[in-house]
Amino acid sequence: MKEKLLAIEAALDSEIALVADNEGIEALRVKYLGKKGELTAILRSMGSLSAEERPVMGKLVNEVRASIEAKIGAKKEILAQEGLAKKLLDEAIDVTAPASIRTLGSRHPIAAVTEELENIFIGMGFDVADGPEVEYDYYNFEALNTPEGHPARDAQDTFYINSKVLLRSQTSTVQVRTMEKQKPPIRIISPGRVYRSDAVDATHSPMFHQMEGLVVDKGITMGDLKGTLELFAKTLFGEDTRIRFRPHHFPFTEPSAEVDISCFMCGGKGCSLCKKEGWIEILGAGMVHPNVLRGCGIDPEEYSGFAFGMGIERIVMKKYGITDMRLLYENDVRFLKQFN
Ligand code: 2U9
Repeated sequence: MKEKLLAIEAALDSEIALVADNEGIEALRVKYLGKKGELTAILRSMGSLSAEERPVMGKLVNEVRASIEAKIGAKKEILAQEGLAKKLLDEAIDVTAPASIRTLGSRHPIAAVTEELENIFIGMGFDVADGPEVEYDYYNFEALNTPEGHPARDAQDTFYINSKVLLRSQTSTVQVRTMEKQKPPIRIISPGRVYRSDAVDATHSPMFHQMEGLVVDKGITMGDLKGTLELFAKTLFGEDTRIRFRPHHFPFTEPSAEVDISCFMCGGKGCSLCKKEGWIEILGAGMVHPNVLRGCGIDPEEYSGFAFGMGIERIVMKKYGITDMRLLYENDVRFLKQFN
C-alpha cells in the first residue's frame, strides 16, 4: 500500500509538470483528491488492514494527501503568476509610440472681427440686437423708405420666398423692429448674415455679413455720427486713423454719406492696399430719414438719429490683406489656421 501511495505521488509529479492552465490543474485535483479519486480509494480499502497497520498507513495517507494538496496549490499559484505576466505583456502600452494628435480649431476671422467690432460699440454704450434672416418685405424695404417700385426691390437684388417674404438684404430690419418696440433713447448695433442675388466672385457673395448701427435720441446731429465713427475707426485701425465723408444717397438716410478711413498700411500716402488712393471705403452712414422715424412711431420733430452700415467681409479682407472673398467660405483649415 505504501508503494502504491508513493507511485500515486510520483505520477502526480510527472502529470503536473505538463499542466498549462486552470482547467488542467482542476482535472488533476479531482483525479487525485476527489471523492472518486485514487487517494479516496486507498482510504476506503484501509478496513482490511490490521489494528497496528491502520494508524501507520492513515498517517502516511494524510502526509501524501497534504503533499499533493501543496503541490496543486503551488502549481495554481504559478499559473496565476504566469497569467498575470501574459496579461501585462498583452496589454502593454508603448508610451514612446507617436500619439494620435487632435488638432484644435481656430476662430473664423469673420467671427473674430465681428466680436472685435461689437466690443468697440459696446464700449461706447451700444446694445447688440438680433433678428430673423427670413423677413417680411415690410421690414426690409417699406419701413426703410423704399416703397414698391423702388429699384432696390428688384427680384434681381434680393431672394424672395414669396411676394411678401424674403431673405433680408440688410440688418436694418432689426433696427426697425427695435424702434417699433422701444422708445428712444436707442443705441444699437445689429451684426448678422444678409443675402443678395449676386454671382460669386472675388469680392461678391450671395450671403455676407453686415453690422449696422442706429442711435435715436433728442438732439442727435451729424456731429455725433462723425465723432462716433471717428472713435470707432481709431479704435479698430489705430490712433492716427482719420475719416472722411463723401456725399451719397441711401433711401433710409438723409443726408447720406460714404465714409472712408485713411489707409492704415501707408498712412494715406498711397499703396497697394488702398489702390494708391490713400483712403479705404469701409462704411455708409447718414441721418435717419424722417419717413423712417415716423413709420416706426417716432416723431421726427422731437427726435433725430444717425445710422451706419458696414460689410464685415470687406473689413476682414482689408485687415488681413485677403484679396479673394471665397477663401472665407471654403473652410480650408490651411487658410483658417493663419488667423489663430
Ligand atoms: C434704420 C435707418 C437707417 C443703415 C445704413 C448704410 C448706410 C450702408 C452698406 C455698407 C456696406 C451695406 O454691407 S453693405 O453693403 N450700408 O451704407 N447702412 S446707413 O441705415 C439705417 C439702418 C436702420 C432704421
